[in-house]
Amino acid sequence: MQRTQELFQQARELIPGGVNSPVRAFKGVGGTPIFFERGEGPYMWDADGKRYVDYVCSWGPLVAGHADPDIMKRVQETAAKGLSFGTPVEGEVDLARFLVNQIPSLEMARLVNSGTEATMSALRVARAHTGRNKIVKFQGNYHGHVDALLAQAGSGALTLGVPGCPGVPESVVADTIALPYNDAEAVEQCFNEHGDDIAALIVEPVAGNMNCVPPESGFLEKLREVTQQHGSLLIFDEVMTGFRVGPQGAQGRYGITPDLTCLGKVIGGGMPVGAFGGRRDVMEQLAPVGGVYQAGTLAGNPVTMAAGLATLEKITAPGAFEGLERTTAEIADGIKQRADAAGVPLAVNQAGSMFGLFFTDDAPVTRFEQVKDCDLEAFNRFFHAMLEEGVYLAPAAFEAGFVSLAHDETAVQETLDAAERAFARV
Ligand code: KE4
Repeated sequence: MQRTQELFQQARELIPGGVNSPVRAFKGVGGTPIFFERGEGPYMWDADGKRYVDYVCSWGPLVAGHADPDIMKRVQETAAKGLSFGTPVEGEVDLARFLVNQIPSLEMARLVNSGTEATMSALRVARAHTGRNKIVKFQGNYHGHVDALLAQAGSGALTLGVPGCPGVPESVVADTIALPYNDAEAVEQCFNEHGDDIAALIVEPVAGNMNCVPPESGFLEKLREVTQQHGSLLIFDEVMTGFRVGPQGAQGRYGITPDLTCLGKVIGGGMPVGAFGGRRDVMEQLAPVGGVYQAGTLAGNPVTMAAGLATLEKITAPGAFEGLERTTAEIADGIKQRADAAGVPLAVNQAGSMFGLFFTDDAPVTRFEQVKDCDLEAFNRFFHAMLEEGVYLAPAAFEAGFVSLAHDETAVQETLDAAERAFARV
């Protein structure tokens, strides 16, 4: 038996589903999750020694690729001085300063240990600042496993949320409204009806959890306009898009400044991390300055700070992001060309270093309904064919693909050659 299958058998006995995060379980694509043990640049090797070109990049964080020598050196030097102190350390100041200087909406930031903590805390401080309870989110957007945001649309688009999973009480999502993404009219109608009771609207400025769906022209502008008009806070969840769709996040790319921003993934370079920040008058509601409680034992961990800062310095270096975006376009366009040549209906979206593959002829894909109507079986066949060819795509049709600075011409060509062979088989 393969080592990866042995490990999965053991894992299933000890960890629910054998995984510590559901999306790793191959539940949507079928088959057995693969255990990996080493990464280098654009590649990672599984427990049986097979090499893959990686397009998950730890779900976004590894924007500089696996085990970048400069990043690893900074991490090892920092870890050698101790892993955690439970006290303020210089690295926290350095990372906070970098984020405040780089992300337009940030006057202050608070570091936490995950994207979930970032969005959960941003909601709390938004509700405290406005004295209101209602929250608006979008169907198909994911903001971490925050109870109040695990809500799906009620029967009518404007009705209050219903629990998105067992264990979330109706009371907790009673103030959550879930609207259709990219539907500016629905947003306008919602704020006309509920605006004065809405504490905040939270949005993925580029949706990355319904596969990769960029905002339609005017959508983000509408969100900024209606929240401003009704005294609600606009929260950009940039946990995924931060430093993935632009060196100043999606807010820099699209020129919209939210009141609060949530970050994660890239800013920790692969170590557990999250951050939220924005207007000083809002952020100073947080303890110990204000009364809004929020805390974390390992928040601002020095090793995480070192990994994050070293990563951010690489992705914001002059010309780095532009090169990464060109490589991503080469991959996305190359896969599309090979699908067309094989007569396979495929729509491809790209936003900076993120891309999305949709097995549909209904292009462009801009709405969650379209994503749900895609041929998921075709995606699953393609996913497994690429796996056999040594290319690791996200093991779920509703997830985006991620490229890194380490994806060089060799890795790109290997990927496109694999795609040509895979399309011939699906
Ligand atoms: P974490 O709590 O997983 O660090 O971040 C939650 C989160 C918040 N906001 C956005 C926009 C996110 O994409 C995420 C997490 N993204 C998923 C990928 N779809 C992480 C992968 C996983 O859940 O294992």
